[in-house]
This record gives sequence, structure tokens and C-alpha cells, in this order.
Amino acid sequence: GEQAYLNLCKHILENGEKKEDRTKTGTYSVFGHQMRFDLKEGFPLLTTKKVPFRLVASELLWFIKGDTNIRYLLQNNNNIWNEWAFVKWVNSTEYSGPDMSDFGIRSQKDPVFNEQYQEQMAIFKEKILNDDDFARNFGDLGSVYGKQWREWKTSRNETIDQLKEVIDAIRNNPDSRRHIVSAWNPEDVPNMALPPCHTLFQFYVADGKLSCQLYQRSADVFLGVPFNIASYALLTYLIAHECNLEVGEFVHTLGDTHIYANHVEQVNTQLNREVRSLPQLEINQDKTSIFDFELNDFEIIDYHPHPTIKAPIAV
Ligand code: THF
Repeated sequence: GEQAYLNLCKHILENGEKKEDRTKTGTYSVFGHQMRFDLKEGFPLLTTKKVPFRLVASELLWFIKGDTNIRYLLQNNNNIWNEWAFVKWVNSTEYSGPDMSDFGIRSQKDPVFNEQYQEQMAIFKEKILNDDDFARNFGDLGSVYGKQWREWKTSRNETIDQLKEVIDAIRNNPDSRRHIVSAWNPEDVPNMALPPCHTLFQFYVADGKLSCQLYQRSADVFLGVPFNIASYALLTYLIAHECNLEVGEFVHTLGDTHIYANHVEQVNTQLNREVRSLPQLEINQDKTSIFDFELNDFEIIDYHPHPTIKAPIAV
């Protein structure tokens, strides 16, 4: 449970190797780690800081729809993927504002630049929301999760709906050892704004319970991982609901598992807090298919976390 997450944070701070990374932020990193969350104990939203469930849920619904355009996220006031679309715009010939190269790192270090960046980001968001052509050209992140889950392209130009197939297989052949969805498509990796961090997941049915294991190749332990845990827990609840199963465990297996150097202080703040009891997830019982759910079909109840802890995202 949550203690496994806090133990991981402590383990990295004590044993992590100092490692440089693509974003030039610097990390403390370990390779290979596993955490288990018993979903019967409650819904695994961390309580030692507030995790915005609404953002987790709208991102998951976006994947489930097979959507890869950030417009849907922005329509739901979800800004977590903006930077990866913004980078395509500012590198294009259509962009004529001030130079935005390395905006992620520069916006944190240079307040004058940060103001220019915020201004361009506001323009970008406004155009994604209100200009259809612009949204088509610059809102799309390419062949990311939604695309691979719902419309994997084969060499014969057919498409595979991995999510639908895995749900059918869980229903019809629960004991199968092949309940796998892969987001890692080697041929498509060069066409993605960001190659998938959650690479592959597998379901497992035993004793009337559905469990899920995720292999995550790269894990931003402070900002990403709390989202990823909640997201796959929600997915497991939804598929269990559709297949008339109880929920079992979420097993989270991590590859390059890192704390960014500029998150260390925040992690220490969190480690000094007491764990509280987990909230519960309520799902609208009138809906069965995972493909029919909307944001207000889920409710998190009895969630009383410690306050939000702000941190900059590495781009
Ligand atoms: N890039 C990096 N560096 N880390 C990631 O976890 C990550 N993701 C997705 C894609 N690229 C990544 C994006 N997921 C937040 C959370 C998840 C994200 C991106 C950003 C975040 O900033 N969360 C804040 C709240 C933000 C808000 O309120 O708008 C938080 O406090 O939790 C891996 O999936």
C-alpha cells in the first residue's frame, strides 16, 4: 500500500545513483523495483499528499477513448500533457513568437523567460480549444497510449483493439496467461511525442478477483507514480466491474525509478507525514461497458489527504 510507496522514496534517497537524464534536470535513480497494492483495502490514492483524482480519471478516459489529442484534456481542465504538444508547435514554421528552445528547464531558472513561456502557453491552449485546424495539427501527440490500446496498426494495415480484446478474453477465458496490452510498438516509437512510460500491462484472474500488473520503463516517483498507481487501479476497477469480478491487486513493476533532483525537498516533506486511511471508489452502477463511462460516473469518497505539494514537471 501507501507505505510501499513511501519506502520506495526513502530507498531512492538513500541508495539512488546520481544520474543525468534527457530533461537535463538530474535524478537519483534505482533500477528495478516492485510495489503491491491490495485494491480490497480501498482505492490507492495517496493520502500523504493530495492527488487530483479528477485529472487521473480524465486522462484514463482519454486513453480508453483512443484519443491522442490534448484538446479533450483541455476541455476537462487537464493540463498534464500540454508541454508535449507545445514543443511541436514552437519547433514548427507556424510559430513566430520568442525562442522557446529548452522551455522546460529555462522556465524554472529564468523568471523573465518564464513570463514569455506562460504567455505563449496561454496562446497555445486558447488555439487548441478554439481552432479546429490548429488542434488537428498541433494538439495530437502521435501514436501514444490511446492509439496503441485501441488501434494498433498491423503490417497488413489492419487495426487491433487491444483493450476490447483483452476484456473479451478476461470474460471468456479468465485463466489465460495472455491478458496483455502493450503500448510499446517499436516501429511507432519514433512517431510518438514521448515513448510510453507505462510499457505493458497484464491482467490475472483467480478466486473471482481481477489483478493487474504494469511494467513501467521509466518512473517519475514524485509526480508521475502517484498518478500511475491511481490510473491503473481505476482501470482495474472498471474492467472488473464490466466482467463481474471483484478487484484483486495492482502490482507495479518499475524500471528506471527516479526522483528528480528538484523534487527532493518535496519528497522529504511528504515522508514526514502520517499515512491516513484510504478513500473508496464508487462507480455508477447503471453503466457496465468501460467504453461508456464519463467523468461524473466515478466518485471518490472519504478522501482526507494531507495538502498538495507543488513541484515542477521535467519536460
Ligand atoms: N514526464 C515526466 N517528467 N513525469 C511524468 O510523470 C510524466 N508522465 C506523463 C508524461 N510525461 C511525464 C504526464 N503525467 C503531473 C502528473 C502527471 C503527469 C504530468 C504532470 C503533475 O504535474 N501533477 C501535479 C498536479 C498538476 C495539476 O494540478 O495540474 C501533482 O501535484 O500531482 C507519466 O505518466
